[in-house]
Amino acid sequence: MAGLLPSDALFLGFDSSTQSLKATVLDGNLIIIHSESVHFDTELPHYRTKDGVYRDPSGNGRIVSPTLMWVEALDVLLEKLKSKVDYGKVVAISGSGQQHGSVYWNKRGKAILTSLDPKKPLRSQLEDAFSVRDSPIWMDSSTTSQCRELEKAVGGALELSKLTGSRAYERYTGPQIRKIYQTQPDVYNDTERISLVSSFVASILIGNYASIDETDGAGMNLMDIKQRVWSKTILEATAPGLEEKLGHLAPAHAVAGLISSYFVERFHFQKSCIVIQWSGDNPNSLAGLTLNTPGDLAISLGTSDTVFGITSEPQPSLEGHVFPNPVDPNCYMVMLVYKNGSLTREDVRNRCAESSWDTFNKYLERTPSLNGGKLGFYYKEHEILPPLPVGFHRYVLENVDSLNETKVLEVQEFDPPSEVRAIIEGQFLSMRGHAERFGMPTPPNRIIATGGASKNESILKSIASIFGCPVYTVQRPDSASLGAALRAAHGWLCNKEGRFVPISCLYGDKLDKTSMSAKLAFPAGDADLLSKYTVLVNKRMQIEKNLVEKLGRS
Ligand code: ADP
Ligand code: XUL
Repeated sequence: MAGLLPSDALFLGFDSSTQSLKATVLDGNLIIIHSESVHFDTELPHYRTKDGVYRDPSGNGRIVSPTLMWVEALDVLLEKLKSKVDYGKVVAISGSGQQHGSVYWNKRGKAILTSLDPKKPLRSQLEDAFSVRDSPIWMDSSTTSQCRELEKAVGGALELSKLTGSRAYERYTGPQIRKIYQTQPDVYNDTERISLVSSFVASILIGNYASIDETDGAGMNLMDIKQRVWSKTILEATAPGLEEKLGHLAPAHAVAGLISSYFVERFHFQKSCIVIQWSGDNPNSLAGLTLNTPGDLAISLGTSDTVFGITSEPQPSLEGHVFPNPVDPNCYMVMLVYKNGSLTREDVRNRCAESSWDTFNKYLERTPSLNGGKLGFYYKEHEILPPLPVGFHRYVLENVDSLNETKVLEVQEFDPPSEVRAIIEGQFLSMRGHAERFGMPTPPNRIIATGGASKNESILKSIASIFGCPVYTVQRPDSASLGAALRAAHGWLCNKEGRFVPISCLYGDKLDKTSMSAKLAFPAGDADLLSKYTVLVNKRMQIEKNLVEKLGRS
């Protein structure tokens, strides 16, 4: 684009997410030429995961994924892509990983990584490289006591948030590492290096330990977000000798290394192909959606639901997260995260809508906006925001249309169509309420929707009504792997120029000619309805507050 990228070059972006490994290939004009995926449950059934994960049946909130499954997925994906993509033309690769998940390399890890045999697949060679077989992932909620310990070490939750960008969260890597140190000290001692999912796959690609990037590093509760260095105080409060096991931090646009000879020989990548630092999936989506205007918000509807935007003046608080923007070192990304996203919608679809998105959508279209006052809270998994345990709570608000004082009745169930509308309205009312409270723009100028469920037009329509702004989508719902491919191009350009180059230089004023261009999916909803939703948001936040007081984690 604008002559800055070689026209015959390819850029490869991966996304190692909860349920699948995906890839997107961009050409030198930033047009998607291929995309591919490996779905863990169905294509790698021998791991016996459900939704890509193992849930501890004892109900202690432990949720992990088999590390080797991610490795084998890379074997399979590269095999699938090789007949469609000329790997010899790929000049840069980057990737995205589900955030917070961690991989524990044992003392043989580096030696194994640096001597991979190109005649064999990766999986069998990496079998003995880890001190922990199953990686704790972002869905885990088993580290509440470690969270409180880390907060106490720096003077409280708000202090930790000011220092690292977030208060302590169970899924964050610092509390996860502390739990391993406390409960399995031998395993901790046998660990040579700890990677995030993002830096883990990058390590395989460069055949050596890759750095953790400053953006995904902010999802650990361990990094000083202003200085972008590990915080010594928190490292000490987490586990001894941790700094050495974490290695250095690097900006997301930096080169992690050259692709290793394993991939040159086995798949015929060119020797000069560079691997740009991998980062978290939400930050990569931010890049792929080219979010660069403070008034815009993105809503990602994947396994998790997330809401994110950008700011140059972050205000870390007790809710939400702040990360360095992966494509603009002077700016930050702010985000809210829900664990009960697509899998909880699927649960309602399966129970109430014949396991069919068509029926689900028919019910959504058939029921009135505001759902006759029926309001639901659906937590199939322990929720992050608000911090509530597994449970479903249903209420009927009387006179919801009239904006008068309403009476709230708790009920046990709704009819199936109302249940469908209740989960959809509930999820977006909550997002709106929390986004307002976190200081995100309301109404936003526009929302860009992404993730698996952004294919669903009925859901997009509800977002437009509840937020009162137009909703856009990009060409494909997997914006994390698209963003990774774009970041590969960005990192390649920064490396070529020997300095940081703004990412917009890649496309100049021709963004609409690239695969990143956003298209209007729904205009803003009706203003009168919006004001009714505003009342409903406040009512919902009040009910939620009561639930947190009664049942919330502390
Ligand atoms: P992740 O990247 O977290 O693994 P994805 O972004 O790939 O997840 O999204 C996967 C989810 O998309 C599935 O769990 C599924 O519920 C949801 N999904 C797919 N198609 C639809 C649809 N038409 N309507 C609603 N949700 C959908
Ligand atoms: C973000 C988070 C999730 C995962 C999902 O903080 O926990 O969105 O990144 O892959």
